[in-house]
Amino acid sequence: MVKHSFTVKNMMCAMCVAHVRKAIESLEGVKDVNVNLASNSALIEYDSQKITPQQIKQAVVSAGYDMDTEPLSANSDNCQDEKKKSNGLLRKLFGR
Ligand SMILES: [Cu+2]
Repeated sequence: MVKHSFTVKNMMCAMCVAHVRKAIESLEGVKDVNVNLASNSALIEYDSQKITPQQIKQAVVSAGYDMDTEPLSANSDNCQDEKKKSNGLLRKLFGR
């Protein structure tokens, strides 16, 4: 089981997040998925023996969105926290 974060494109609102999450979590081999609108990313826990990022991307594309198949980070919680921090900073800079 691996846990990777991927960039998801074209999400605009909470409905998009729900669509993407549903598309990913319904796939065989996916154990858990957490889609984040603010960082345009999906943290996916999946069995790399059963499913590839390419197959996950296909499901996301079928749902009307797009996803990078190159993981943002590998198994690093610190990395995730750093990202959240910088996203919060960006939101402050852009005043939202
Ligand atoms: Cu939407």
